[in-house]
Amino acid sequence: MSDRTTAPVTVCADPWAELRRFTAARIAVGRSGSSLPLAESLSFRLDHARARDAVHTPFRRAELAESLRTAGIACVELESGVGGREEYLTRPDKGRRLSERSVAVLQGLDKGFDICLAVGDGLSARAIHENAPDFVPACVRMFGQAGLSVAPVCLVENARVAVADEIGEILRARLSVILIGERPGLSSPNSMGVYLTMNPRVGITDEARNCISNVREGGLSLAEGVRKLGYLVEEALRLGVSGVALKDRMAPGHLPFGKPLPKLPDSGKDTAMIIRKEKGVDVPEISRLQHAAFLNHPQHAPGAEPTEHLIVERLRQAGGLTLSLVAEEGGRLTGHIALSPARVGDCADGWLLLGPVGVLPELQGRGIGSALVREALREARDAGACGVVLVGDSEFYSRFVFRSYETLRYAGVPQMYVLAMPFGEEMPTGEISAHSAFC
Ligand code: B12
Repeated sequence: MSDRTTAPVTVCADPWAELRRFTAARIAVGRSGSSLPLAESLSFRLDHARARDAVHTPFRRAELAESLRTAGIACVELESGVGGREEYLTRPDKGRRLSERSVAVLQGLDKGFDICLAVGDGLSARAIHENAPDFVPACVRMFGQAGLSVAPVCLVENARVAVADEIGEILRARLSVILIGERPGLSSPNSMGVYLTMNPRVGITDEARNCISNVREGGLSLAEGVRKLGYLVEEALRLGVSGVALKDRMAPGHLPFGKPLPKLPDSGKDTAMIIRKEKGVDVPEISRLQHAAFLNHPQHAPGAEPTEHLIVERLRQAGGLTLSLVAEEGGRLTGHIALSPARVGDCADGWLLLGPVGVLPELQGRGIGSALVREALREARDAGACGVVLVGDSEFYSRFVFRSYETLRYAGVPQMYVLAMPFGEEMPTGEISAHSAFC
């Protein structure tokens, strides 16, 4: 019988871990004995807690109203017919109808619009707070440029999708659009859904709507969401239909209503991260970034000046910067990684040493470092390297399938921090000698 209590506890990385860079889904998580590794188990619980929090986070309706009014957009504050959040979750039917007060508010407004735009917390107020303040003004501007009349924006607390049918019916709008917080997923507690319905009226069913899903940073960008909505609105009004009768055949580069898209106020937030090789003009910014990343870093003595930026500079000057990649977002550098040649035992070439890896302090924990490591590994593999060695935290680097080897050493560094990833059959054996720029 095996002795479970004395078996060594070792985290085994999954050989498919490399594929994780393509998805936020939980694949290739590795294992520890017959269980999840602790880091994976904790990260699952964190994501689950974030999803639950998103459902219960209150909708700051007045705050959103204030920000829209400041942008010159008229809006009204409404609520559905549910009595509170618990009832919202258990009685979706009540979330599809307006409260009596809200009906009265709408009845007091002008009638007859091309479009009524509603914003509802749905199942994630967080999704609305992160996306609607930029999305709504861009939509209102786009519809205005196209000469369409838009009703005051309706901000609805405890809303379900179908609440926009009643709003559209009362306001006698040709088309209703509702932005709503989607049911949170484990990797996306902040996704906003956009539903549009031609000839909205109470009792209409979902096959008569179109849905644009997963609008968020890291999902469908705000700019693409606005463009897709513009296309669907244009087509719905032209054909007089929505839902299953309205197909999404948007051509690449399509400009809704033949006009350039309104600029989103913070298009920087919208810009995806790019990983690319360093250019000459990046050099001063890379040094500043590496310095900032390692200032007051726990691996340095308190108050000690970082040296990582100097290592990168010396490597570059000595021609030892085999690979230098930067992460760029919205035109600024957010991270940097270096690979340099290393000797491993008797093997004088073929091995590369990974590091330093630096990310701007305020952006750490967002996956920038991981993206840099993955891209650097891909480049090293493609270039035919024997493998990559590094000195670092095994907890972090095990996700890329780095591990320590009994046969591998680095002078003065405890064995557990000396890690390697061989790309072929050759095992990393002997002492690692880094480039002289590290001395
Ligand atoms: C829950 C859900 C469902 C449930 C809805 C019932 C319920 N009681 O909530 C069920 C399982 C029935 C369902 C079915 C379908 N769904 Co669905 N669903 C979702 C999910 C996971 C959450 C929706 C949500 O949070 N809405 C917000 C809440 C606050 O509003 P609500 O009023 O409670 O929800 C209503 C709408 O979401 C609507 N709805 C649900 N799915 C769809 C799909 C379309 C095209 C439309 C117009 C409406 C709609 O039904 C709900 C009740 O009226 C989303 C994924 C996501 N994260 O958004 C996919 C999602 C919206 N569904 C999708 C699809 C494709 C479908 C189906 C067409 C699948 C199929 N082939 O049968 C059907 C269509 C059903 C319909 N109503 O016409 C796609 C839509 C893709 C798109 N861009 O058009 C999504 C985005 C999933 C995905 N990533 O593919 N769905």
